[in-house]
Amino acid sequence: EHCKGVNGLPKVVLRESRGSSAEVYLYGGQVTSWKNDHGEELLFVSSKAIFKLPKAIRGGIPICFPQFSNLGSLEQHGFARNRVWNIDNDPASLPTNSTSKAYVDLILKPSDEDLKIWPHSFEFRLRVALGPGGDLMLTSRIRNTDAKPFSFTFAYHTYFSVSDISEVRVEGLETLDYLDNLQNKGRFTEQGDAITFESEVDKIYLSTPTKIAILDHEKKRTFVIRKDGLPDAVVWNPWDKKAKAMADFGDDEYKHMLCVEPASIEKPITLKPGEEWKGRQELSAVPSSYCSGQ
Ligand code: TA6
Repeated sequence: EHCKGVNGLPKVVLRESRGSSAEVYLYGGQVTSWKNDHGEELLFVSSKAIFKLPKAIRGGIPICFPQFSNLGSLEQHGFARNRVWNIDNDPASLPTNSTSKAYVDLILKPSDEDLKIWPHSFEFRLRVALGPGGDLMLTSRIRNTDAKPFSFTFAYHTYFSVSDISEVRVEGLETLDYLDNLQNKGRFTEQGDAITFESEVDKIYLSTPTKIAILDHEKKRTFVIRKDGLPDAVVWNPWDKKAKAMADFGDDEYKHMLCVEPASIEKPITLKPGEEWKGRQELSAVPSSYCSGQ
Protein backbone atom coordinates (compact mmCIF):
# COMPACT_ATOMS: atom_id res chain seq x y z
CA GLU A 1 0.00 0.00 0.00
CA HIS A 2 1.46 3.34 -1.14
CA CYS A 3 0.53 6.13 1.28
CA LYS A 4 1.77 9.23 3.10
CA GLY A 5 3.89 9.09 6.24
CA VAL A 6 5.42 11.67 8.58
CA ASN A 7 5.42 15.19 7.05
CA GLY A 8 3.39 13.74 4.16
CA LEU A 9 6.46 11.88 2.88
CA PRO A 10 5.51 9.00 0.54
CA LYS A 11 5.96 5.52 1.95
CA VAL A 12 4.96 1.96 1.17
CA VAL A 13 3.44 -0.36 3.79
CA LEU A 14 3.99 -4.10 3.31
CA ARG A 15 1.74 -6.57 5.12
CA GLU A 16 2.24 -10.31 5.24
CA SER A 17 -0.76 -12.60 5.61
CA ARG A 18 0.22 -13.72 9.16
CA GLY A 19 0.26 -10.12 10.38
CA SER A 20 3.90 -9.02 10.16
CA SER A 21 4.48 -5.65 8.47
CA ALA A 22 7.16 -3.28 7.25
CA GLU A 23 7.26 0.35 6.14
CA VAL A 24 9.61 1.78 3.54
CA TYR A 25 9.91 5.51 2.86
CA LEU A 26 10.60 6.49 -0.74
CA TYR A 27 12.82 9.09 0.93
CA GLY A 28 16.17 7.34 1.13
CA GLY A 29 14.59 3.99 0.26
CA GLN A 30 14.68 3.68 4.02
CA VAL A 31 12.90 0.97 5.99
CA THR A 32 11.60 2.65 9.16
CA SER A 33 9.47 -0.12 10.64
CA TRP A 34 9.54 -3.93 10.78
CA LYS A 35 6.89 -5.51 13.03
CA ASN A 36 6.44 -9.18 13.88
CA ASP A 37 3.03 -10.88 13.78
CA HIS A 38 2.36 -9.71 17.35
CA GLY A 39 2.74 -6.12 16.16
CA GLU A 40 6.02 -5.65 18.08
CA GLU A 41 8.40 -3.12 16.52
CA LEU A 42 11.79 -4.74 15.90
CA LEU A 43 13.73 -1.78 14.53
CA PHE A 44 14.80 1.32 16.45
CA VAL A 45 13.78 4.77 15.22
CA SER A 46 14.63 7.70 17.47
CA SER A 47 11.71 9.62 18.97
CA LYS A 48 13.64 12.70 17.75
CA ALA A 49 14.18 11.46 14.20
CA ILE A 50 13.80 14.21 11.58
CA PHE A 51 11.70 13.15 8.60
CA LYS A 52 12.77 16.01 6.37
CA LEU A 53 15.14 16.03 3.40
CA PRO A 54 18.11 16.24 3.22
CA LYS A 55 18.62 14.89 6.78
CA ALA A 56 18.79 11.08 7.05
CA ILE A 57 16.11 9.52 9.27
CA ARG A 58 17.73 8.43 12.57
CA GLY A 59 16.91 4.73 12.74
CA GLY A 60 15.44 1.92 10.67
CA ILE A 61 17.77 0.87 7.84
CA PRO A 62 19.54 3.81 6.16
CA ILE A 63 21.40 2.69 3.02
CA CYS A 64 25.00 3.88 2.87
CA PHE A 65 25.96 4.27 -0.82
CA PRO A 66 28.21 5.06 -2.72
CA GLN A 67 30.37 5.76 0.33
CA PHE A 68 30.39 4.35 3.86
CA SER A 69 31.08 6.92 6.63
CA ASN A 70 33.70 9.54 5.67
CA LEU A 71 35.77 7.15 3.57
CA GLY A 72 35.80 9.46 0.55
CA SER A 73 34.90 12.97 -0.62
CA LEU A 74 31.11 12.65 -0.38
CA GLU A 75 28.81 13.53 2.55
CA GLN A 76 28.83 11.10 5.49
CA HIS A 77 27.48 7.71 4.30
CA GLY A 78 26.97 8.95 0.73
CA PHE A 79 23.85 10.48 -0.82
CA ALA A 80 21.50 7.48 -1.48
CA ARG A 81 19.84 7.78 1.95
CA ASN A 82 19.09 11.48 1.31
CA ARG A 83 17.39 11.13 -2.05
CA VAL A 84 13.80 10.38 -3.05
CA TRP A 85 13.60 6.96 -4.71
CA ASN A 86 10.91 5.81 -7.14
CA ILE A 87 8.80 2.70 -7.20
CA ASP A 88 10.21 0.43 -9.91
CA ASN A 89 7.20 -0.60 -11.97
CA ASP A 90 9.33 -2.55 -14.42
CA PRO A 91 9.10 -5.97 -12.71
CA ALA A 92 11.01 -7.44 -15.62
CA SER A 93 14.03 -5.71 -14.10
CA LEU A 94 14.06 -8.10 -11.15
CA PRO A 95 13.49 -11.84 -11.04
CA THR A 96 10.18 -12.57 -9.35
CA ASN A 97 11.63 -15.62 -7.63
CA SER A 98 10.91 -14.10 -4.24
CA THR A 99 8.67 -16.47 -2.33
CA SER A 100 6.91 -13.64 -0.55
CA LYS A 101 4.02 -11.75 -2.04
CA ALA A 102 4.64 -8.74 0.20
CA TYR A 103 7.42 -6.81 -1.49
CA VAL A 104 8.17 -3.50 -3.15
CA ASP A 105 10.83 -2.67 -5.74
CA LEU A 106 12.41 0.79 -5.53
CA ILE A 107 14.90 2.38 -7.90
CA LEU A 108 17.43 5.22 -7.58
CA LYS A 109 19.33 6.82 -10.45
CA PRO A 110 21.71 9.78 -10.10
CA SER A 111 20.37 13.27 -10.81
CA ASP A 112 22.43 15.80 -12.75
CA GLU A 113 23.42 17.26 -9.35
CA ASP A 114 24.51 13.82 -8.13
CA LEU A 115 26.62 13.32 -11.27
CA LYS A 116 28.45 16.54 -10.48
CA ILE A 117 29.62 15.18 -7.12
CA TRP A 118 29.91 11.52 -8.17
CA PRO A 119 30.37 11.31 -11.96
CA HIS A 120 29.17 7.71 -12.45
CA SER A 121 25.79 6.69 -13.83
CA PHE A 122 24.17 3.71 -12.14
CA GLU A 123 20.84 2.04 -11.50
CA PHE A 124 20.27 1.01 -7.89
CA ARG A 125 17.34 -1.37 -7.50
CA LEU A 126 16.23 -2.20 -3.97
CA ARG A 127 13.72 -4.95 -3.18
CA VAL A 128 12.23 -4.92 0.34
CA ALA A 129 10.25 -8.08 1.08
CA LEU A 130 8.51 -9.75 4.01
CA GLY A 131 8.94 -13.50 4.12
CA PRO A 132 6.23 -15.99 5.11
CA GLY A 133 7.60 -16.16 8.68
CA GLY A 134 7.85 -12.37 9.01
CA ASP A 135 11.52 -12.23 7.98
CA LEU A 136 12.62 -8.93 6.42
CA MET A 137 14.72 -9.23 3.28
CA LEU A 138 16.58 -6.40 1.54
CA THR A 139 18.20 -7.06 -1.81
CA SER A 140 20.25 -4.34 -3.51
CA ARG A 141 21.26 -4.61 -7.15
CA ILE A 142 23.59 -1.88 -8.38
CA ARG A 143 24.40 -1.77 -12.08
CA ASN A 144 27.10 0.32 -13.74
CA THR A 145 25.28 2.01 -16.63
CA ASP A 146 28.30 4.20 -17.38
CA ALA A 147 31.05 3.85 -19.98
CA LYS A 148 33.80 3.55 -17.35
CA PRO A 149 34.32 1.46 -14.20
CA PHE A 150 33.49 2.80 -10.74
CA SER A 151 34.10 1.67 -7.16
CA PHE A 152 31.92 2.14 -4.06
CA THR A 153 31.54 1.11 -0.44
CA PHE A 154 28.16 0.08 0.97
CA ALA A 155 26.30 -0.71 4.21
CA TYR A 156 22.79 -1.56 5.39
CA HIS A 157 23.00 0.68 8.49
CA THR A 158 20.50 -1.38 10.47
CA TYR A 159 19.26 -0.09 13.87
CA PHE A 160 17.91 -2.99 15.97
CA SER A 161 15.57 -2.30 18.89
CA VAL A 162 16.86 -3.95 22.11
CA SER A 163 15.47 -3.91 25.66
CA ASP A 164 18.74 -3.05 27.42
CA ILE A 165 22.11 -2.75 25.63
CA SER A 166 23.91 -3.89 28.80
CA GLU A 167 22.14 -7.25 28.46
CA VAL A 168 22.79 -7.84 24.77
CA ARG A 169 25.39 -10.20 23.24
CA VAL A 170 26.53 -10.50 19.65
CA GLU A 171 27.68 -13.90 18.40
CA GLY A 172 29.56 -14.60 15.18
CA LEU A 173 32.26 -11.95 15.34
CA GLU A 174 34.54 -13.64 17.87
CA THR A 175 38.30 -13.67 17.10
CA LEU A 176 37.82 -11.59 13.91
CA ASP A 177 39.98 -8.62 12.95
CA TYR A 178 38.30 -5.21 13.07
CA LEU A 179 39.07 -1.56 12.39
CA ASP A 180 38.31 0.54 15.47
CA ASN A 181 36.81 3.91 14.56
CA LEU A 182 37.49 5.06 18.13
CA GLN A 183 41.20 4.33 17.78
CA ASN A 184 41.99 6.00 14.46
CA LYS A 185 40.62 3.03 12.47
CA GLY A 186 43.52 0.95 13.85
CA ARG A 187 43.36 -2.82 13.19
CA PHE A 188 42.76 -5.12 16.19
CA THR A 189 41.61 -8.68 16.86
CA GLU A 190 38.39 -9.42 18.75
CA GLN A 191 38.32 -11.55 21.89
CA GLY A 192 37.31 -15.21 21.84
CA ASP A 193 33.79 -15.02 23.16
CA ALA A 194 30.53 -13.17 22.43
CA ILE A 195 30.65 -9.37 22.35
CA THR A 196 28.94 -7.49 25.20
CA PHE A 197 28.49 -3.73 25.67
CA GLU A 198 29.64 -1.44 28.47
CA SER A 199 30.65 1.71 26.52
CA GLU A 200 30.71 3.35 23.08
CA VAL A 201 31.52 0.91 20.26
CA ASP A 202 32.26 1.76 16.62
CA LYS A 203 34.02 -1.19 14.94
CA ILE A 204 34.23 -2.45 11.36
CA TYR A 205 34.62 -6.25 11.55
CA LEU A 206 36.35 -7.71 8.51
CA SER A 207 35.62 -10.91 6.55
CA THR A 208 32.68 -11.82 8.76
CA PRO A 209 30.49 -14.95 8.47
CA THR A 210 27.18 -15.10 6.62
CA LYS A 211 25.28 -15.36 9.91
CA ILE A 212 25.48 -12.98 12.90
CA ALA A 213 23.24 -13.23 15.99
CA ILE A 214 22.13 -10.47 18.38
CA LEU A 215 20.76 -11.89 21.64
CA ASP A 216 18.37 -9.76 23.71
CA HIS A 217 18.19 -11.23 27.22
CA GLU A 218 15.11 -9.46 28.56
CA LYS A 219 12.99 -10.12 25.48
CA LYS A 220 14.34 -13.69 25.21
CA ARG A 221 14.71 -12.89 21.53
CA THR A 222 17.54 -13.33 19.02
CA PHE A 223 17.89 -11.31 15.85
CA VAL A 224 19.58 -13.36 13.14
CA ILE A 225 21.26 -11.56 10.25
CA ARG A 226 22.02 -13.61 7.15
CA LYS A 227 23.95 -11.74 4.50
CA ASP A 228 25.34 -12.24 1.02
CA GLY A 229 27.84 -10.14 -0.92
CA LEU A 230 28.66 -8.15 2.23
CA PRO A 231 31.92 -9.40 3.81
CA ASP A 232 32.17 -6.81 6.60
CA ALA A 233 29.93 -5.85 9.52
CA VAL A 234 29.88 -2.60 11.49
CA VAL A 235 28.86 -2.64 15.17
CA TRP A 236 27.92 0.75 16.62
CA ASN A 237 26.46 2.10 19.82
CA PRO A 238 27.09 5.81 20.53
CA TRP A 239 26.66 5.41 24.34
CA ASP A 240 25.80 8.42 26.53
CA LYS A 241 28.23 11.17 25.48
CA LYS A 242 27.76 10.78 21.71
CA ALA A 243 24.00 10.28 22.23
CA LYS A 244 23.77 13.69 23.95
CA ALA A 245 25.70 15.25 21.05
CA MET A 246 23.13 14.09 18.44
CA ALA A 247 20.12 16.44 18.11
CA ASP A 248 18.03 13.70 16.47
CA PHE A 249 18.72 11.10 19.18
CA GLY A 250 17.30 10.98 22.72
CA ASP A 251 19.86 11.12 25.56
CA ASP A 252 18.89 7.70 26.90
CA GLU A 253 18.00 6.01 23.63
CA TYR A 254 21.44 4.40 23.28
CA LYS A 255 20.24 1.90 25.90
CA HIS A 256 17.60 0.56 23.54
CA MET A 257 19.38 0.24 20.21
CA LEU A 258 22.31 -1.48 18.55
CA CYS A 259 23.52 -1.05 14.98
CA VAL A 260 24.87 -4.16 13.29
CA GLU A 261 25.47 -3.25 9.65
CA PRO A 262 26.24 -5.75 6.89
CA ALA A 263 28.72 -3.87 4.71
CA SER A 264 31.43 -3.92 2.08
CA ILE A 265 34.05 -1.45 3.26
CA GLU A 266 37.59 -2.83 3.52
CA LYS A 267 37.59 -3.85 -0.13
CA PRO A 268 35.50 -1.38 -2.19
CA ILE A 269 33.33 -2.99 -4.89
CA THR A 270 34.40 -2.20 -8.47
CA LEU A 271 31.95 -2.55 -11.36
CA LYS A 272 32.90 -2.50 -15.03
CA PRO A 273 30.42 -0.95 -17.49
CA GLY A 274 27.27 -3.08 -17.60
CA GLU A 275 28.26 -5.15 -14.55
CA GLU A 276 25.84 -5.57 -11.65
CA TRP A 277 26.57 -6.16 -7.93
CA LYS A 278 24.09 -7.77 -5.54
CA GLY A 279 24.05 -7.41 -1.75
CA ARG A 280 21.46 -9.03 0.48
CA GLN A 281 20.55 -8.97 4.14
CA GLU A 282 17.84 -11.19 5.60
CA LEU A 283 16.67 -10.43 9.14
CA SER A 284 14.69 -12.72 11.41
CA ALA A 285 13.67 -12.42 15.06
CA VAL A 286 13.39 -15.76 16.87
CA PRO A 287 12.61 -16.68 20.48
CA SER A 288 15.82 -17.59 22.34
CA SER A 289 16.57 -19.04 25.73
CA TYR A 290 19.72 -16.92 26.15
CA CYS A 291 20.43 -16.02 29.78
CA SER A 292 22.97 -13.23 30.34
CA GLY A 293 26.26 -14.21 31.86
CA GLN A 294 26.25 -17.61 30.13
O1 TA6 B 1 28.00 3.05 11.45
C1 TA6 B 1 28.73 3.73 12.41
C2 TA6 B 1 28.89 5.18 12.01
O2 TA6 B 1 29.78 5.32 10.93
C3 TA6 B 1 29.35 5.94 13.26
O3 TA6 B 1 30.69 6.37 13.14
C4 TA6 B 1 28.36 7.10 13.34
O4 TA6 B 1 28.81 8.20 12.58
C5 TA6 B 1 27.12 6.45 12.73
O5 TA6 B 1 27.62 5.74 11.61
C6 TA6 B 1 25.97 7.38 12.42
O6 TA6 B 1 26.27 8.18 11.31
P1 TA6 B 1 25.15 9.27 10.86
O7 TA6 B 1 25.75 9.98 9.70
O8 TA6 B 1 23.91 8.50 10.48
O9 TA6 B 1 24.90 10.12 12.08
